[in-house]
Amino acid sequence: MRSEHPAITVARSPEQDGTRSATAVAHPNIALVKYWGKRDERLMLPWTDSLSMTLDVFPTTTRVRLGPAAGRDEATLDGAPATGEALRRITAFLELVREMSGSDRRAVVESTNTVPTGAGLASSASGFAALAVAAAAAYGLDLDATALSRLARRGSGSAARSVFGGFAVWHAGRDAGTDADADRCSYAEPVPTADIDPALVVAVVDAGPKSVSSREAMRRTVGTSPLYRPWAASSSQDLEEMRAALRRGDLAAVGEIAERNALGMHATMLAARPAVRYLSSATVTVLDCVLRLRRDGVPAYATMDAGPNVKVLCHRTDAERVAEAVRGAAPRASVLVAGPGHGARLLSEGT
Ligand code: 2P0
Repeated sequence: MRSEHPAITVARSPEQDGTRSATAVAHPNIALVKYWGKRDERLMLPWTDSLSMTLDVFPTTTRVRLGPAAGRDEATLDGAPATGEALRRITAFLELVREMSGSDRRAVVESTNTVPTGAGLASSASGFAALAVAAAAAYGLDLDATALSRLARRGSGSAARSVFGGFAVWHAGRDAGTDADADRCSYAEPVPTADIDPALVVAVVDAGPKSVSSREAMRRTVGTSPLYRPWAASSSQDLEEMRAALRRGDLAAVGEIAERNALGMHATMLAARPAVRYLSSATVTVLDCVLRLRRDGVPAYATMDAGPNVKVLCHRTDAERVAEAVRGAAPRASVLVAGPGHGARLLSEGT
């Protein structure tokens, strides 16, 4: 609760003359060519490049306030104190920011999400992108968007992409030699795109938290799935084709590539030992509906992340028709239409 985190009074010193609090907002992104699997867990380096669209719904707003050097970092997520793994990840991230800034001050983080956390709706992407922007400002770091993307990556891989609006590609940085080179080479950047007037119809068939964290599921998939390497190889081909499809504004090709890439990713998980299965019967119901829409001549393509929820890519002009069809097929799902959103940005700074 906020009331359990009273304002901290800080004796001023030269180090503390700069900004001491900052608030930032970021949106989730949905990958059309997926990130699934890390080659370095400490540096959060992926095996493959990925490409996403940042949404204009479900923002996360995060405030970082600096306190004294003594004590611990504190965080609230939607008003409830963060504990366990969530707090550990935030603290590890703040340690990194402290290392970069030379400060040893602890922080109080207040984050509010408008999306169910841990339900495969990319709350960690918007969460760590907002935290990266707010923490960098509060600790007085002057980082450009590329550096913010690298920093956000260290909190959650997909957060590297939410630093940017619209379509973004996250480079795996696999050609780099040393750890430092790889860290420098792995960041997201905007992708040149013709106007395809895209929408993503988000069908939340289950808002509950996932049974296996994506981090653990990735680890298991990379470690045990015989399908992982073939998918990773085909994914780099998908990325090249996706870039070309976006450049020429070919929504049908973008959708086909996105759908096959997502189904392939889920196939790698199903072949893991033991299997990771995020897709549910409600997912398959929505997939059938998407197939019917295509048969009826509506370009609509599905993608799923680490959860049963389905995002359907279509033209914005078709979005209401697609949403209605999905509502009809899955009446218990909550369905909304998203468009391309902005990148992470600072809302305010203060003392
Ligand atoms: C993606 N997902 O590209 C993929 C597709 C889910 C499926 O990135 O361990 O929360 O923090 O780097 O970014 C979800 O994983 O995992 C994810 P970490 P993250 O969007």
